[in-house]
Amino acid sequence: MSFQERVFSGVQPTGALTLGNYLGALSRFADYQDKYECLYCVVDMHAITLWQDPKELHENTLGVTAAYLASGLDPAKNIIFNQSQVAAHAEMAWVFNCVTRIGWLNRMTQFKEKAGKHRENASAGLYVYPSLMAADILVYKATHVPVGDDQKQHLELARDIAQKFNHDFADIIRERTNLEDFFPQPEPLIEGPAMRVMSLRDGSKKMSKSDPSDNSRINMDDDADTIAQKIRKAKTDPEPLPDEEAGFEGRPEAENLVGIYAALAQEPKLAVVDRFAGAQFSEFKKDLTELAVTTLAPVSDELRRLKADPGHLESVLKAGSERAEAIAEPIMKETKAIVGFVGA
Ligand code: AQP
Repeated sequence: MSFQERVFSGVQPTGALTLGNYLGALSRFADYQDKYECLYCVVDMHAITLWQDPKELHENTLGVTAAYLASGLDPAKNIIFNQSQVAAHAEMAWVFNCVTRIGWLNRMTQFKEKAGKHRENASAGLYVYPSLMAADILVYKATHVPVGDDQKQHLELARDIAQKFNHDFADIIRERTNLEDFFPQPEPLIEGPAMRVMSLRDGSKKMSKSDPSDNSRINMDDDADTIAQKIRKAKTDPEPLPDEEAGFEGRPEAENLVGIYAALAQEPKLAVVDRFAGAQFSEFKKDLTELAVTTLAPVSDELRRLKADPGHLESVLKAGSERAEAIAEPIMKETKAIVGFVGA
């Protein structure tokens, strides 16, 4: 069955965006804007699954909007909006909470990581986060989802939810729409050498905007001196750079820095390994700093300029929400009718 091709992705407004968010998600979003109809969402409802200070949430929502624009997204071509302004996300999430099985949610590694040892104290929202994510995608019948590698498991769950809904309501879907499937199976778009950028302090943890240590990450709006200082302090080991990819075995921090270089230079990792084979990390870090600063400077300058005009960012979100609502509303209405709700 063929569905109209449509891209959906989202970023949580939980802090200043990192190089991980940029390389794993934002820098790739603009590549899709000429090929697909794209919806890029600031997922503020996901953000509150962990405590957010209301003033900071407001500021960070505008910050992510600015980062979308600074990364090259054209608000006329793409639908840029915040999740809480389109009520259908929450409505669809409820239907999906009743389709999703508890056993499926129990397998989600992100919940285990974020809830940590205090599982009993985690919000119910954090637990059902993946069914809200499935709703975000499927309320637009999106077919393609560009995400970092860390979101792969959630996307597989969204596919399971779509499949179970299509199966559970197969008779009524056929009767009402003449179609086999009501929802598509969304495909992940996970490509490139930096799909999982790791922390600068610990190569086993992903670079994250909510990590308590600012030295663990490069922020999209860090200035040149801060970037240089963070790369200088980044954890490595005493060995020089290897001359083949197999040489990264047991050296996650070394591999991470080379992966970051490859993603920034838009080159395969192997080409970077060949160029720096046998070099000392002190030398490599100088080149990496220069590359990071020159790549991020135009983005961070634009980010600062856009953040200074919150009125403009609010108007972008409002216009985007209206366009998003126009797509979601009929899909939500039909979903309610399929489920059997009176009045839909
Ligand atoms: N380290 C990373 N490497 C590659 N991609 C990454 N992404 C996030 N971190 C990395 C991708 O960025 C997009 C937006 O992510 P998010 O803000 O919705 O949530 P997240 O994945 O939980 O990112 P963070 O930075 O770790 O946020 P917090 O700290 O709030 O949990 C996604 O496409 C993600 O894959």
